[in-house]
Amino acid sequence: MTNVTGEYTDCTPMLGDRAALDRFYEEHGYLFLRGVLDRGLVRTAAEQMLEGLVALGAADPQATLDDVTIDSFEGVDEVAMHGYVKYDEFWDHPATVKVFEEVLGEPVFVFRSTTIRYYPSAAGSEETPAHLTPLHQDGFYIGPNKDFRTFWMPLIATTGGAGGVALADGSHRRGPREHVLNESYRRFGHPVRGIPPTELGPDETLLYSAMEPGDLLVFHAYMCHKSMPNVSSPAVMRLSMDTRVQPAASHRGYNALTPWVESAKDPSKGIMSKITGTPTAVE
Ligand SMILES: O=C(O)CCC(=O)C(=O)O
Repeated sequence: MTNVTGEYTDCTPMLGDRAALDRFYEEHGYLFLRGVLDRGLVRTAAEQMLEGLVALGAADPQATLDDVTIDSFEGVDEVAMHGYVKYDEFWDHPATVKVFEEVLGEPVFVFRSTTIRYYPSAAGSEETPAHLTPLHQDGFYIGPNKDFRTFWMPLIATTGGAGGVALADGSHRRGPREHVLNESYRRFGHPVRGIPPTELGPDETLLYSAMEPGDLLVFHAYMCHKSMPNVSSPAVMRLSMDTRVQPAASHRGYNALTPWVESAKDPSKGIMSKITGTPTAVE
């Protein structure tokens, strides 16, 4: 059950209108921008992800971005995959930074930590794949400052049921919420914390839209959101990546400064401390 009842509003026409962008973001907690990222750069990142999946033996060497598939997300060495996808080159490209600066309206700092996602179709399966994320706020996992925004983008189209992210419209306005352990979702072998779906108010409707390469979804640190499963049939992969971007002048926390591969090894700091339940003084 996804409980999605609507689609994201297309905010692309608001680009260039600072007041309109800020007003929409403040009210809804997100911006959905179509076709704003350089498609050639997105394609390069997609091809790098495919190259990694093939090199690590997960995908057929003849596979293309149109027909690639893998047996399971867990069966692929995630640390090794980070060596293939040159996402910093994508994020730090002047064409990308220009979009980030237009969204925030000021100079930005792009987090050194990126999550890459290569999720095969689970069509026909009774269970939700454990690698997906339950309803949560990134601000629960990432700090100490909460003025970052999450930037989420597909590397190939998520049409055809390939999933993505569902957002609870306007849910950022109630601030931080309690996250409780959820045994159905696991990361690094640990059950992760999420917000019980019953905690969403009736006006916080879940929104989802299929996206194309070049599209960008931006959302608030307190936006309640969750994975939408890949239920495509015929099966296509969900290939996407997400990072966080904050004002350049703001404090830079542990996850802002630490590449994913490094932070994934350290259960005592940042996101990993929240996942493993290890007490920490390092956010
Ligand atoms: O891509 C997904 O499935 C979940 C994304 C997410 O939770 C995030 O970007 O914080």
